[in-house]
Amino acid sequence: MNATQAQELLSRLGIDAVNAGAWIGTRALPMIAGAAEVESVDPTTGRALARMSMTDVAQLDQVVQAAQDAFARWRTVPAPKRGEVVRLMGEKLRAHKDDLGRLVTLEVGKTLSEGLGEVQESIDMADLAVGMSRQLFGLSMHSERASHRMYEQWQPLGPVGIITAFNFPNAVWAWNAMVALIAGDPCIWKPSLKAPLTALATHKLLSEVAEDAGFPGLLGLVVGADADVGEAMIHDGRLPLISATGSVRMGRHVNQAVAARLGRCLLELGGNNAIIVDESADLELALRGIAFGACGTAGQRCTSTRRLMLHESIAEPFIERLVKVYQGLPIGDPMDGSKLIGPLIDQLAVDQYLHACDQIRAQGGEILTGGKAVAGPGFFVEPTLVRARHDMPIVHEETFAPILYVMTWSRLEDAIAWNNEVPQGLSSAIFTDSFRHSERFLSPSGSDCGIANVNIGTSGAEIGGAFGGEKETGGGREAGSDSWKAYMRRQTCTLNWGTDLPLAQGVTFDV
Ligand code: UN1
Repeated sequence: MNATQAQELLSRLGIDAVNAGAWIGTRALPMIAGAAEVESVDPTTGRALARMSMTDVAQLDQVVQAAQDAFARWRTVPAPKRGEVVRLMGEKLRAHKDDLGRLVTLEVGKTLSEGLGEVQESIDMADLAVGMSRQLFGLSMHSERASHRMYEQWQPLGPVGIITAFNFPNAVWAWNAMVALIAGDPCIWKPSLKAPLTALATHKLLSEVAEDAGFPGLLGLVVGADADVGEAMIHDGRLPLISATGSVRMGRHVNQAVAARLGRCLLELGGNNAIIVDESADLELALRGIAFGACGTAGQRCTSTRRLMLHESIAEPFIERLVKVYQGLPIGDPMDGSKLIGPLIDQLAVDQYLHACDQIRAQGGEILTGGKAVAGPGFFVEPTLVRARHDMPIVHEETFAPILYVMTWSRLEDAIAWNNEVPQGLSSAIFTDSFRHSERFLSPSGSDCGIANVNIGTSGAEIGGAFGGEKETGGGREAGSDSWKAYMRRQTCTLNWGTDLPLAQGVTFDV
């Protein structure tokens, strides 16, 4: 995509060359003279796409205040009516899917099919949240006291702070925001500074819907630095929930800050996801699942496959095939439909990839294919396959790049132990036609991850399930199932419709 096409795309989505980084709904806060600017860069060319002035802490305060004001009214709107507003947001995303998908591809470099898929994921989230808005159900219990009734109900929580990473610059916000909105919570979004345009375009489009519905302050956007705006957000007692996606280092810091004020956190942090392939597996399926899991999005998903554990009886010919597949993967402009591997997000990511390759060599790993950056422009690297030992230190780290560590096993117990021995616990998979192996993998002593798949790779989860993982992944669950409960407060209600006042546990207190 050339500069003019990029400019046309941006203006169709309502983004000018220079734009404000602090928004209350469709209203941009006045830019502060001399404020720092953030530049969005196309990772395919390394060229700047647009600049935006950054939010400061005083502007964040205004955005939080507006969210509080919106909360006072939004929480009183019946949940299914809130769902109707979210339905219209889904319609807005549908109408702009193509342009938004292209913007995702332009700004973060995932293939167009994946860029469009990401916006589809947000549309799906809106649809799901509309249904949820009629199903925010609580349980009822039998009271031990005569003529009493007990039940629990779920109430709106308050404004939610949503911190997102560059790699899903549209969908991860939607996982949170669509559910938070039907739950009755306004949202304040702090997007990655590596993907501010997608955030701004998404925010502006959906804020128009909120404004038309009479709720101009429902959505806020703060394009700010971690060091000031991020810090202020996580310490702000007016935000009862902070949902953060990103690195373990960031998540640990957010968790401690929010815990200190006894707020709530929803964390979706790193993964180090393995696929186990046993001797009975359909190897054609496995090959495709592994290729997409390890190389899709150039390995920049938290769910990307990073470790491959092959049964020794099938390992060698399978590795040979995998090397051929890796060497045939088309690398290049992600806007070009024939390419499967786009760029990494920036030069830092390329440097981290190269550093990991050095570590692999130093720790005795054998790079079977890949291991090099591709000459510029853009931040491209070769998809990389490594023969490794399960206990090499680098294998236990998450490198956000297309590097896959291959190891072989003879006992399924060992493969499962290796799956679980890393600090992260997001996603996992086994390819098998053995019922026993599949069930063993899914048993309480099987995979310890939040996601455990059979004959499907580790990435590309559907939104209907709860998404998240254990250990250093942070323990949060987002998107489907009963994840909505994280965005609401539980209230237990006991009602006495009798003429006496019996106390629980048989206690007497007669006055
Ligand atoms: C992420 O990388 O942060 O399961 C999210 C998947 C996508 C979401 C990934 N639905 O791969």
